[in-house]
This record gives sequence, structure tokens and C-alpha cells, in this order.
Amino acid sequence: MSDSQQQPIDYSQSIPNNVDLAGDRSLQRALERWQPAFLNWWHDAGPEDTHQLRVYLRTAISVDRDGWANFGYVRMPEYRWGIFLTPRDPGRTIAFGDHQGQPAWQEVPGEYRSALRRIIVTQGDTEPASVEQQRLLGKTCPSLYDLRNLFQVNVEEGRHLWAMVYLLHRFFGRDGREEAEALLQRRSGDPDNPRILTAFNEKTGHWLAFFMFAFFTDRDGKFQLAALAESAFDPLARTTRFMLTEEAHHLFVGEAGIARTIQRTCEVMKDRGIEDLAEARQHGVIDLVTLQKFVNFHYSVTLDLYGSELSSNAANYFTGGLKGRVGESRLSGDHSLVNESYPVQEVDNGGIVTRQAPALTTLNARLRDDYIAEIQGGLDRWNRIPERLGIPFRFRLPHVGFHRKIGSFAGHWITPEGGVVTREQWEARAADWLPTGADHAFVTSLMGEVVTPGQFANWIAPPVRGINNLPVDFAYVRFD
Ligand code: BYC
Ligand code: FE
Ligand code: FE
Repeated sequence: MSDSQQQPIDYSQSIPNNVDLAGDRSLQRALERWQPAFLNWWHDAGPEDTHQLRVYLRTAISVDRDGWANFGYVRMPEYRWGIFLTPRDPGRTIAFGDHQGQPAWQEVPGEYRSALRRIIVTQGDTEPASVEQQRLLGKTCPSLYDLRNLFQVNVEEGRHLWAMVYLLHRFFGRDGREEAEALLQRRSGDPDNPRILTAFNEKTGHWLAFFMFAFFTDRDGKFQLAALAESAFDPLARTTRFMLTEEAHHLFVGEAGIARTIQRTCEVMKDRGIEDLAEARQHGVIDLVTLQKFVNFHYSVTLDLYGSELSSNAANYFTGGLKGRVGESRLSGDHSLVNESYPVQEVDNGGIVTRQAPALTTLNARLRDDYIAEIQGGLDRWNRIPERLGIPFRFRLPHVGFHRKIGSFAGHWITPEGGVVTREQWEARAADWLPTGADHAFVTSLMGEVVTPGQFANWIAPPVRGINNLPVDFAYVRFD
């Protein structure tokens, strides 16, 4: 198949694409067989009862810097899910590992076939999983503006599934086609056939959880995609690069959603002269202590998505050139990492110690640390809100060992401050640290459907501006 470099997106095709699908009939036929299965999945597991709505969505029309964001009303099942790769750089070479300096691969080398398939399947599995987790949220949207943002995120996660399914069909033969089918069969939270990674089987039962998920968990997506954007397997690098442009909006939705929630709570506290943090609840807003518990939960669950701090899988992926560090091709220094070390924390003798480990085995920890630095930046921005309003409360990230199920802290009982305690001691405090059933019930009690243009639920402040320079009270979703 010719993979011509600056191919425009062809919308006359049933599957919009810039990979010259029309030039590879058998691939096109295989994907056209998968397409109705995808639409069935969208119908059964995607946003519930939304088939008649018209939503003001952004659709990619070209992968150029400004051409990919084209806005207009779309009925969601008619969204043009397509296959878009950033243009190929014919001179691209491998930036790291054993094959450093060799030309990037346009096909999958036999020795890396199963590892690459596994990475692509794991990545692909998260995309529909998140749509499933968010299936019912439309019914309790705090505004039309927010409803539209939810649906924008949902259709783009659907497109990210397409991005991985294209790679499976194009490069992995019959195995790839079988994996593509299985991606539509697993279901988030299904006891018999769950999604692959733990965080994608958690419930996203209300909008606070959705905003937290978009801030914390979509950002794992950003960092994993950034690592895959360095891959020696060029089609994977090119498709993840384009996914990253879409991801930025998901992160914005999360960060701004939480910021507006904090803003509203702080405003109510200030207007009514409330000093006792818990009292804010009585005024129909989410108190800051409860918000901190959600931070603790979503942060710790997302840290598990990086895998073990010490991982031979991660070392093999790096040495093979499958998955790099963030910005690998721009990093200075040694790109083989064989003689380097990196600090990791672990529990030793009843305390937490830091020790140096071979850098190659610590790549999961390193990617996670890059992620944490960005998360901390977001918390710093959130903290300016209570600061501005004179409220003496600041959000803090718990210790990396807190509430972990994967990696070196799994099986240990670590407090948010990083103390090592017994299970009994930890469980006695858990309700202060993590959202309880009562917290979820309270948050859920605030959620009611607000669908009048320009109106917002009581618990959240309006955004500063609308989408695509439109006013905040624009009808972002139409029910007629
Ligand atoms: N849950 O060497 P280890 C996104 C397994 S998010 C369950 O520590 P490795 C998105 C692991 O499979 C980004 N199992 O880990 C966000 C292995 O099993 P085996 C998604 C887990 O392999 C929001 C064993 O434990 N993309 O896009 O280095 C909305 C030991 O593994 C988990 C990717 O993750 C877990 N959390 O790293 C929508 C990128 N963690 O071999 C979308 C692709 C580990 O013993 N995936 N295990 O059977 C990867 O690069 C790697 O699979 C991981 C794990 C980083 C996830
Ligand atoms: Fe995604
Ligand atoms: Fe995302």
C-alpha cells in the first residue's frame, strides 16, 4: 500500500482516512466489516439515548496544524470516525535502544510482533472502556456546554479505538482482526470479560468522577501516547502523534471542570462567610475536603496504570525501540540507558527508602514521575482559587505509595503523608482519605440534568468562555 505523505482526508469514503485505504481493497473490506460492529458497540455501550441529539462537535478534516478542528452540529452516530496519521517523515530514524540510528520501521519486525500487538491492544482497550464508563453521564449533565464536552471526548475516544484497530488490521493479519473484534467484546466492569487495566473497570458514576478521570486518567493517556509517539514502528508513532492533539482537549475538560467546581465552592463559602470546610455541603456545593478525597482516589488509581516501578517489560520495550521516554528524540545524553541509574522508592524495614536502580528497568517509574510533575502543576493552578478568595485550604497530592494495587507499594499500607502503617491503622482512617459511599451519595444527590442554554447546576461555576469563540449560552446540544 502506498502511504503517500500529505494525503488529505478523503470524506467520500465510508471510512474517512489519510492512509489511502482505497488503494488496499482487502484492508478496506476488512475495516468495512468491522465498522458495523463498532456502530453496534456504540449503540449498546456508548452514550445512552443520544442517537437523535445534534451536538456541536469538532471533527478532523485534515491533520494540518489548524485544519483538523472543524466545528458543526452532528448526530453522534453519524460522526465521521476515521483514520488519521500525521505525515510521514521519510528520513525518520530510531532515536533509542538497540536499533538507534536505523531507519524507522514501516512494517512490524517478526521479533517484536507479539510485544507490539500487546501494547496496541492495551492502548486500544482503554479507549472504548472510557466511553463505557461514561455511558450514563449525559442524564445528569450540569449544562449543555458540559454535555457537549462529554460527547466530544466520547467520540474522540471512539476514534482512538479506530486508530488502534487500523494498526491491528493493517499490520497484524488474522491475529490483529481477532484482537479488533475482542476490543468490542470486553466491557468495563464486566466480571467475566473486563477491560484489561484496572482503572478502566472503575465506575465513573457522576460528573465529579468524570472531571477527575479526564484530569488524572486521560493524562496517563497523554504520557503513554507520548512514549509510543517515539516508537520505532513508524505507523504507531504517527497515529499517536495525531491522537495527542485530540487529548489536549480532554485534559482541558478535566482541569477546567474541577477548577469550576472549586471556584463555585469557594465563592459560596466566601459569600456566606463559611469557615468550617464541611459546612459548605449544606449549601449544595462539594466541600473542599471531599474534593481532596477524590483527588486521592483518582491519582492513586491512575498511578497504577504505569505498571510496576521495576519492570523488565518496560526495559524490553525500550531496548527494542517499541516505547521511548517522553520527548526521547529531543533528550540529550545516552539513548541506550545501559549504564545509567534512576531513583525509585520502596518499602524497607517499616519505612520508605529511595534507592538507585538500573535506568532500563525503571522506565515505568520515570514516565510516572514525568506525569506527576504535570499533575502537580494542575494542583498548583487549582490552589490559586482558594488563595484568591482568602480560603486557607490547599490541595495536596498523596504520597506515591498511597492506596496502590500495582508495583512495589502493592500490599503495603501507606498513608497520604507516606507513613507505613498496619492494615488496621490504615483502614481506620480510610474514610478520611478516600471517598466513602456517603460521599458518592452526596455528590450524586447534587447531580440533576440542566439543559437550558446558559444555565449551570448549582455546584459548578460557568466557564470563562464557550467553545470555538461562541457564547457560553449557545445551544451546544439540540434536542429537536
Ligand atoms: N492493571 O511489567 P509490568 C488512555 C500487568 S490511558 C492490570 O509492571 P508493564 C486513556 C501487566 O500487563 C493509556 N494489569 O507492566 C485514558 C503485566 O502482566 P503479565 C493506556 C496490569 O507491562 C483515558 C504485569 O502486570 N495506554 O489512553 O511494563 C481515557 C506486570 O507488568 C496493570 C497504555 O497503557 C494494571 N494497571 O506496563 C481513554 C500503553 N499494570 O505480563 C484512554 C500500553 C500492569 O504478568 N501499555 N499490569 O501478564 C503499556 O505500555 C503497558 O502495558 C503498561 C504496563 C504501562 C500498562
Ligand atoms: Fe484516547
Ligand atoms: Fe482522552
